[in-house]
Amino acid sequence: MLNEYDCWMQKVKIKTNYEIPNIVYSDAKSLVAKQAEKEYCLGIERLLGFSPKIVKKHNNIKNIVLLNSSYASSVKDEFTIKVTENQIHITGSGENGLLYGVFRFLSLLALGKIKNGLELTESPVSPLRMINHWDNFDGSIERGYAGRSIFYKDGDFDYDKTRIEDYARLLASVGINRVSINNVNVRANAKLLIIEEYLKEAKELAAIFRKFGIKLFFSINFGAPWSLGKLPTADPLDPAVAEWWKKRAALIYKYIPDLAGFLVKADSEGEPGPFQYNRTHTDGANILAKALEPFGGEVIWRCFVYNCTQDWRDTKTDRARAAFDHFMPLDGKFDKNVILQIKFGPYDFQVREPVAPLFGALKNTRHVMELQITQEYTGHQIDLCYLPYIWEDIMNFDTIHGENSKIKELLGKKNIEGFAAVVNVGLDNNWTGHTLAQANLYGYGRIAWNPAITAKEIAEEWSVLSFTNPEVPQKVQEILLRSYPAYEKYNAPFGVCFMVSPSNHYGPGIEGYEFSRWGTYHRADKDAIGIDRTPSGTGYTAQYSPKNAAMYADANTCPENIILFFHRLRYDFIMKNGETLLQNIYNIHFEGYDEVLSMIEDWKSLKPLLENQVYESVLARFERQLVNAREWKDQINTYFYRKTGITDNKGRQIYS
Ligand code: GCW
Repeated sequence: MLNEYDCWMQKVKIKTNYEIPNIVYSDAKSLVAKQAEKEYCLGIERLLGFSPKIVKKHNNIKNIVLLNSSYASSVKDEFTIKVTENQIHITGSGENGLLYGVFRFLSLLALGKIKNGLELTESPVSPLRMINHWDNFDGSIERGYAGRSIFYKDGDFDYDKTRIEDYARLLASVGINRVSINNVNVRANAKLLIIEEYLKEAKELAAIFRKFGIKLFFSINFGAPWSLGKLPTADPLDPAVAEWWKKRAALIYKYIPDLAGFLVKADSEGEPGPFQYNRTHTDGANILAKALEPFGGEVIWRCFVYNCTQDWRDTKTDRARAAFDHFMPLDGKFDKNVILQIKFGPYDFQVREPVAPLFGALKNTRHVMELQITQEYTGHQIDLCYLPYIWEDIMNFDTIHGENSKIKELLGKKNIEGFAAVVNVGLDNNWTGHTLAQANLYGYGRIAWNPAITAKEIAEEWSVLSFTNPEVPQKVQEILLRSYPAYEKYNAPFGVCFMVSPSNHYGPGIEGYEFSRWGTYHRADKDAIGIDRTPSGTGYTAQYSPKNAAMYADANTCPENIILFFHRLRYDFIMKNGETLLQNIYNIHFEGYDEVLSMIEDWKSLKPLLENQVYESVLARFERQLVNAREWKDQINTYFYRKTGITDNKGRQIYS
């Protein structure tokens, strides 16, 4: 990795057995097709060291690269790559398809996979492949761990155009086609993106992303008619409020005619919403949808709606039930340009949660799955945690709502239209804080494009594209693939969730949320731990399809890696390996710590093969991760020893 800033698009000459023609014909007329042509040339310069010659006529030129964006295919964003003895033909079903085809060609070239006879046709499974920024106008990033915002500073837009273009290139190179550019916690931002002074600047930003086939979403404040428009209310059924949104939409689309639409967090963690006016979320979403409809805009409405003022004494209210209880009854009641955005799990991006029961259950409502690339609960990009590992698990979850109802089979069909993910980038030179966390951004794009791709395949691609010394990728892949299980082992195994330090969510805080209002409890006492979510408890299991409901409700069939999410178990519960739950808690924390030691040894073995800056920056993070893993191991094990008085049956050191 010569330059961390270049991520998986390193500027290093590669060897290729196939001679790439240096003449290029392109029929590019449109903005994105022209960018595709430019990206092709930039990529060839980067990888082969020569600048191709663009011709506008190609008759009787034998050795040539043909780029065109108008081949007859109804499949959106599709591309075909065809390599013959003298010609390379990259075609797109449209301009975006051509751009994706060019980036895939360049990636295959760097992976050494371009050869005579190659023929590849691909299209994305999901039409919506989105990045969410939780960037604030003051330049901070909510749950950001890679430096300040790339868009804002001191209450205004403040960005480097080249940097934004480099960012749009990285996103488009893995098929991203939508970006929301401001925090969903709009309350945190005194000003609002949808005011005219910001629109003039947002217009410039939109123009940069547009060249790469990326359209923008704005996070909006549902209370804007009141807070901005000086109306006495933001009640969605008040005609003046509906009129206000129509006028605001007209103003916005004057500046950005192809704005993708609005992203909305409403009635959630203090954000304004329809509940304040005794209205439903369909009332709220549909008013915005009607305002955007004339411009082709869409409303992405988040389902992260739960009671964040729960009394910890209340064992009946179950936050995990909330999204399903709120939104399942509204299925089919949203306008056709409303898309629900649902977190992958019922809680909040924990290291492991069950897949949310709305997936597979919603039959008549467009929706997308929300993932988190920024490592809020998975190590803050200090600890290495390769997220495609858990995403592959999620894609393979079978909702058992009829046939072919695994998440990866539902995607792109009538149910799930794709993904949104909270991004992990900031102004750090390596974009992501931890250099190896670039694999998470890369992996998100690849999974959003093809949910059947495996974590191993992503690791192989990313490591070869990023580490051009051929002796390095194999070891990097092994480290990446071990990092998620290692983190889960010392952090929150068995689906226990939320033992993190409150508010900042890094490092142990075993009872940090036990007496809070956030509804995220494990209720450990001297005998047992976990929440009973079976019919004898909160009844959450019944939100799943009958077969999954039965599987989760029985402690003998519930997968052990999620068992404490669904069951309250005594510490002497015997698990499948014949050890008690308590001994498994001790074992798994010692194992997780040891696995970090082993990853560090592996990384150290790469020292002679890596640029010093990369080697040292990653080593420094590993050393901080080891401190964190030790804290988790010792604090968790001590906590359960103090609760039970039972020590480790292998005599290892547990503190009292
Ligand atoms: O995970 C929680 C975070 C909040 C975030 C919220 C959400 C943007 O702690 O920082 O707010 O989820 O998803 O809206």
